[in-house]
Amino acid sequence: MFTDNRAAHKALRSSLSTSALLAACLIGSTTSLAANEPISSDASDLPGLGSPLSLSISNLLHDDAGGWVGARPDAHAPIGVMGDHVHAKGEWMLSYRYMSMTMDGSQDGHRDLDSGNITSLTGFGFLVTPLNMTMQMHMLGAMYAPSDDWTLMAMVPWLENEMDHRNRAGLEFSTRSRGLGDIRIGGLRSLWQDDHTRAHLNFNVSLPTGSINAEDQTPLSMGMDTQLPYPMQLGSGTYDLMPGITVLGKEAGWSWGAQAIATLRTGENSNDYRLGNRQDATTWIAVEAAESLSLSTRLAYSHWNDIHGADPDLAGQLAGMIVPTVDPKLRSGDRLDILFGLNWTARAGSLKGHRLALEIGWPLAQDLDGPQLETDVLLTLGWQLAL
Ligand SMILES: [Cu+2]
Repeated sequence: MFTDNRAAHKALRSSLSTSALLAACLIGSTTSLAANEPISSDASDLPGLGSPLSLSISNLLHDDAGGWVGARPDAHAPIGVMGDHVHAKGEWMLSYRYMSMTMDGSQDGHRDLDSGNITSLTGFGFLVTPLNMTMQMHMLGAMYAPSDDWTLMAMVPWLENEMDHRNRAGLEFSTRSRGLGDIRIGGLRSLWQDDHTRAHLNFNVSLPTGSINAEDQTPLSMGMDTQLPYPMQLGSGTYDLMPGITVLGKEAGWSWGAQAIATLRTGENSNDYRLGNRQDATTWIAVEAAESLSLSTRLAYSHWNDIHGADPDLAGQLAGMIVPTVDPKLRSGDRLDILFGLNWTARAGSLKGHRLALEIGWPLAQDLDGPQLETDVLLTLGWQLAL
């Protein structure tokens, strides 16, 4: 698994340069921390024994008892992780995330494909090949804890997709889709919590609010709108269960976490198909680089299956070998990403309670049932406000 040299090289190069940057930040911040009063985790555990100065520093670096969603910048997971924390009874949180995923070039298995090979009659023989795709999401979120055991959450996504193509004759064209995506609602159930670790179960349901009838024009559609292929649709069309588990740990100056989520599709949508189930697992560590700033490194693994059934509106394109994206059996794959993040939190003043965060990542390796577009860059920017 994960043996493709070119993709691995590319990912390694980009992750190495980011690691160097991250390391430089870390070294800088460690030096500035070391120049200050030594920070002892014992001082915060036994507040009566600390000097006033070490206490005030400890208080900045440690939340009060039970204050997991308090002032520490790494009290929240990297911004690309959803449903990472629960709230105490009566707390509210609002959030906005901008997420983008760019895909560039195609793979089959671990092998990079030349676009000419996909349209060549001696190659895969499709009339058209996707060249690249940009998926952008604006997502509003809200959390509310009716009790210490349960936190309710809702996420409303707005999607914009664009895909560029080239046909066998060399003509290039783009298609677009935009609109509301699948709204997720659900809850987080606390399992346990002590001074250093806590865990909760994730129970989300994805509602079929995103369109599965997105249309656009193509050179073949003679000026008419035509049904777009599966990856350009805005929703699954089915109710999807998203059970999961999240474990978090925090120590003096650093923290870690892990989360596993399954996406289980139910039934069949109104276009006679069901997207494949998927599994996502991720783990991260974060260090406090400064009073209000934490830096994180995260690994994320995803596996997703082929589509069951087929959209009858795409049957003609499938039979005509028009483009690989209309084939429900060329959708599955798995991917390992590395991501680097930054959380900033305002601890005082008029911005108190606001958090800004950024996370950017690249695949280390991907294995695709192709021809299928390969992921290039993942980016999440986010704002969170605790009330
Ligand atoms: Cu929250």
